[in-house]
Amino acid sequence: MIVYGSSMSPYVRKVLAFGAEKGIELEVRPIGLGSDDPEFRQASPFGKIPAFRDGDFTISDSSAIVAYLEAIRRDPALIPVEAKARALTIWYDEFADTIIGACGTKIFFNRIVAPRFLKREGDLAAADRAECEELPPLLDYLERMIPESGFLVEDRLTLADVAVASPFANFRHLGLGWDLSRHGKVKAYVDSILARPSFKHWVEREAAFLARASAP
Ligand SMILES: N[C@@H](CCC(=O)N[C@@H](CS)C(=O)NCC(=O)O)C(=O)O
Repeated sequence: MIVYGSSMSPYVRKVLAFGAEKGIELEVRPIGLGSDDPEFRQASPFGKIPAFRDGDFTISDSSAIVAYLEAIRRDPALIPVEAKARALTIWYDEFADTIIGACGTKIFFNRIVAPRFLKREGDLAAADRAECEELPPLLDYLERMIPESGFLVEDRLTLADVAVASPFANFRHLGLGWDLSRHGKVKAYVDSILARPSFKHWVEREAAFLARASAP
């Protein structure tokens, strides 16, 4: 099975970590933003990463891809079947993809992707606004919601944790600081999920890549 994209994207990383947690082998085909590679565009009609191929079946969007992976390999179940737990898991996935994702993209794209990879200036004012005004309420929400178990749903690892932790790897690459008196629980939660081998492997590779890309 092939995943098109780069683990630097929180959505691609989510799929790769999800697959690793389930013991599914996924081959990454590196694809840059805006690629018109025909095989990739067949899998991703609007050119977004991740895209996915299993034989002649193709699909894009991280949530659609993890739904497929969950259906073909039930164990370990990462999308609960019990009604409330299932709905909550889908909510956290959506929260991560659209709400944290929108905020994270403004920061990561403008401070790292635009200047380092697209060789153009990022909108640093938009990045600062997202960090200072949009991000803190999202962290406040998570600080209230994270249970003592350290897992968002059913006191065990689910898609909710994989989806929510993934964009925080980008915040780590950005070197964003933490207000531990306000978001100590969120930091401990994120650190423990990103320390899992399913994430660690990718996050370390990304950090090494970024270090090489910023070397003179
Ligand atoms: N909801 C989608 C979001 C995918 C997405 O926006 N990916 C970004 C990279 S982080 C992308 O491909 N951007 C390029 C574009 O929008 O043209 C998912 O979960 O897969």
